[in-house]
Amino acid sequence: MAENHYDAGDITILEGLDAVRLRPGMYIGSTGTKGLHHILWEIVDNAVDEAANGYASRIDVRIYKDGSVSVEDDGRGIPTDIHPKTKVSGVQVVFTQLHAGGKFDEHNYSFSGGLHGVGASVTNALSKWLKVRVCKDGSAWEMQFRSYYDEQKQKVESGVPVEPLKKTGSCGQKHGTLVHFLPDDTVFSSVQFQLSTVSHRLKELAFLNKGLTITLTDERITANEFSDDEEDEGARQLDLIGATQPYSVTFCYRGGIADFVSYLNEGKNRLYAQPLYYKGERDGIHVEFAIQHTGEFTENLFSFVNNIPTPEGGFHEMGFRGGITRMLNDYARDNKLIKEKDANFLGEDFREGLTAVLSVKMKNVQFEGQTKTKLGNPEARSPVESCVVEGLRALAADAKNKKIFEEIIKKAQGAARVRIAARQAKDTARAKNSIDSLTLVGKLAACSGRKAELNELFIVEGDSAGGTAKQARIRQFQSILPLRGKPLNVEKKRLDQVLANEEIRTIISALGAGVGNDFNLDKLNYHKVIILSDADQDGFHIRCILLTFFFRYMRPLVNAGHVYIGMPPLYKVYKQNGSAEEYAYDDKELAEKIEKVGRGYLVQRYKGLGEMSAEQLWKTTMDPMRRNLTQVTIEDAAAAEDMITTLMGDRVEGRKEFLNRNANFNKADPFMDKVKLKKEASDEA
Ligand code: 1YM
Repeated sequence: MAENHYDAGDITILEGLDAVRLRPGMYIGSTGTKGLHHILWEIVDNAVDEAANGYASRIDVRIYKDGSVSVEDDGRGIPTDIHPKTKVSGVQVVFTQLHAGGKFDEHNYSFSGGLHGVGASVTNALSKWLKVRVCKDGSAWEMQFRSYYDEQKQKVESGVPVEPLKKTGSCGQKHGTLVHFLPDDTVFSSVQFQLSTVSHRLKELAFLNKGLTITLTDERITANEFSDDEEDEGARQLDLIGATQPYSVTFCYRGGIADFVSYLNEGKNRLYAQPLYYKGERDGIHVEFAIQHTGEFTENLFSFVNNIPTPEGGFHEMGFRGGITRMLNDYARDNKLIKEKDANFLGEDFREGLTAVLSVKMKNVQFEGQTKTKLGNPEARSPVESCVVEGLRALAADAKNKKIFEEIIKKAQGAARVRIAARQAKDTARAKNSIDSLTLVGKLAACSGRKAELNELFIVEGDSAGGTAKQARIRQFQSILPLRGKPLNVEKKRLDQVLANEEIRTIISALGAGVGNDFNLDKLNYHKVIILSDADQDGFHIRCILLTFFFRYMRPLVNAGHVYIGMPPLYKVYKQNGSAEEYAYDDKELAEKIEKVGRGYLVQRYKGLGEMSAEQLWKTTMDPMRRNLTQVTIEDAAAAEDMITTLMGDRVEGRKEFLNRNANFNKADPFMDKVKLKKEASDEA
């Protein structure tokens, strides 16, 4: 090593790498696992840049048993000619000069930034050895660098060329760059590359760079060893062959970030089949986005600047959100989907259930924030916003997207309704709490126990049944909330009016956990919320209304399995002399019970809960040891929502048809259709 001679220029170069050695954290963030992967990303980034510039179409990453890793692309190959200023080869400049500041051509490499793009020299500085092989113009070129301890200088010399770049053979038609290196274990606390980390990032890069094929091979493990990851399609294929080849996976997405969105929405209820996709440019800022709405309520925006994730957001996200809000409000107005006197939608209305990927490419990026993953360039905002508006307008102008935009506006209308309703409910609840909280609580026969896990709230149809239930209950853990008659004829009312409904407000305050976005499961007063309604049309309707309400405004309550439906019997089979008394919950059971009671049986058909005595109600419907409870779980939020819109929404035709079809309330519970009803385990309580 020491034989190598360097001119003055080279010495400053080596001092540059010394600086990296001295303070690795300044260049790669940390010397932990994150930093370790960072030196791999430096090399990968150069290959991706080459692909982004249109010269490379595939990248192969390989992790070896000795802990080293290689990256290969089929691009032009790093320049091999002598750099005029430093008098050394382009390859040597790239791997020994910090920042490779003047990557030969400023124009090609302008979209790098942040910690990324500090250059391949950092990787070299922090590796035990690094080998480069370039295929260019028919020739193969090779160069090696290494780090070693210099006894004389009593310090580590890092990234030192073993010899200058030299021609080692011919390459034929082949062209590209291969970089292979071993991270220095005296620098990093761990030198184990994480397959899942590498795989995740390469997949992301494949999404972000449409059409680029990236393969990842891990020689440390065989195909069938890596199966705990969802991204192991490759592994599974190899598994079929029963091979012991290394694990390998290939990522390539023709649709780019549109495929990314499809992937993120896999298994979700999508409002429209294909994501909306657009790519444009304004003031030197390249903007690409893909969006798709789902039936969910949260927003999922994944943004990137120069292929770097920006989970902390920043000005590009502001522009993106602003653009969506502006364009969609304009669209809704132009198409008379907002009434003249009505206010605009809020941005959040359009973002309910939105899955989006935003990819921005620009020069001189400034990263800020806790983790330096927030775009701090204010000048990015307006061009991004313009591109988004322009892109969405172009998409909306396409006749085949008309339905999609209508769906989006419809979804926003729903979101706005909920938002307004939740606000009103909160305001009313606040007002009510101060003025006549007594009347609210008055209806509720609260239990005395304070343990929410044990407590049950029976929401009972009708004052009369409510009265019976109050007599029947065990006051320690059972609360009764009677609902008057048919209180909530919401069919023709908007949801905000449902929330203004006094019964609903009573339920909200009884449960004690808030409503809508503020709903907090931790504050729940009852772990069993049991709907007890008559087995007739009205009862079914009330149950629908309550479930709609829970689905929409207290979804976590349903998801956590706190909602139940109480099942009163439909028949009593008995003997006049009192020697037999049986209950039947459906017609099939009725036949069985008649047989059991035998000659002289009498049948009473219960038309409502009110016909039962307290004792009967207790033993058939309320006693945890004997009752029939069915737990309401959302088998499929989409299906449930759909059912509720059919029943409650504007689609009157659908509702009528649905009710007719399910008019037999005894046997085939209409909810069996779409909502899974699980029999409560009989050993509960
Ligand atoms: C496995 C890593 O580094 N590929 C790569 C890098 C470069 C080029 C091609 C390249 C760039 C240019 C011209 C140019 C780089 N070159 C430089 C520098 N893969 C990998 N492929 N010809 C080839 O920018 O004009 C830095 S990276 F600075 F030498 F040009």
